Amino acid sequence: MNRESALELLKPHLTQSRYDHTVRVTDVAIKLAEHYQVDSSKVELAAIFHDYAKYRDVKEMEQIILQSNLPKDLLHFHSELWHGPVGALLVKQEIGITDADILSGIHWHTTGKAHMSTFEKIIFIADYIEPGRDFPGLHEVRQQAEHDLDTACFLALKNTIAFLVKKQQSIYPDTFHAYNYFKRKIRGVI
Ligand code: DGI
Ligand code: FE
Ligand code: FE
Repeated sequence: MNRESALELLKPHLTQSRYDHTVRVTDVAIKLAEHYQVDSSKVELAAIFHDYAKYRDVKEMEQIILQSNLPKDLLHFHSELWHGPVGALLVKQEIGITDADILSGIHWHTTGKAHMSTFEKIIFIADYIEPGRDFPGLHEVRQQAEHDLDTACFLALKNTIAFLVKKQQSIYPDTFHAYNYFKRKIRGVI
């Protein structure tokens, strides 16, 4: 599937601003894929569809989680976390993409997880650093993204966890697992 037909399939599912975000994520992801020598046409599709389920009805997503193999513990956390795992499932069912790298890039783009592949890290970081974003500490993550994806992921996870703690929100276990994993990894223990 080429970029144009993928974007055409995506467009009806998003608002204009979310669509513009997606195009920026896609451009950053392709640059990272070229830099880290990962299949850029697959990265392009994962980036295009990463927020495919962002505006699905919460009740519909809840039913999908209950009726699929997705982990049920998602239901105990903020519904904002559901669009990654549910999106991967719907992109497979509705768009017909079956590639495991693309689907897992979509699945883990919000929470992250331990032992992420380079492909998954690229989608995770591109979503975080796209030029429309403005978070505290973003400059450092953008700089690290060009040199060391593990450090970039660690810093992004640290910032997100700190942000969620400040708002007294719950934090999904895989986000902590990812944080701890990258902390050990950049120290060279793993
Ligand atoms: O979909 P986007 O807005 O492009 O980006 P995203 O998928 O990373 O955003 C989801 C939001 O979910 C993010 O701003 C922080 C929030 N969130 C809520 N609970 C958690 C969480 N993010 C992580 N990583 N872990 C959580 O437990
Ligand atoms: Fe998202
Ligand atoms: Fe996004």
